[in-house]
Amino acid sequence: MPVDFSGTWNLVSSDNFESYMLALGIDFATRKIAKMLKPQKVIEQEGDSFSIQTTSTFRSYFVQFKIGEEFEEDNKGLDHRKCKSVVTWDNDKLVCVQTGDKKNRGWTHWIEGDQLYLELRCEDQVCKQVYKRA
Ligand code: VLZ
Repeated sequence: MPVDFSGTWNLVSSDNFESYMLALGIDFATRKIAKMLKPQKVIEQEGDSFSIQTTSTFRSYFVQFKIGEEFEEDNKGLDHRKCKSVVTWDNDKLVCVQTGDKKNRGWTHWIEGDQLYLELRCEDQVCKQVYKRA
């Protein structure tokens, strides 16, 4: 059975998010607010088509993609830096490479048990988040 990321997921832990935001050039005031947030992700997966809606009380972010198809990502509400993104499978992990001004930018999602994991990368910073099914 292929892995299915579909569902509603609530943040339970976040490690090094502030340094990740700093690497993205997010300003001090925004970082102070953002690090307190407990975002929720709603993921829809249909074949190789995905949408990921990240919602919080402060900012929200929506992205839609097909596996292997490069798309322009605007990162609106985040750092607003455009990049070319592509998501591929690495076994059962979803790996996104975000090519643009920032080196080594991207993220990886995977599932273990009933937890969703997310690693966010930018330059030399890695943020690790864990989400639980709502
Ligand atoms: O997630 O790239 O699931 O886009 C956090 C909103 C959204 C909180 C972070 C406000 C998006 C932050 C992380 C203000 C600076 C992300 C991908 C993987 C899908």
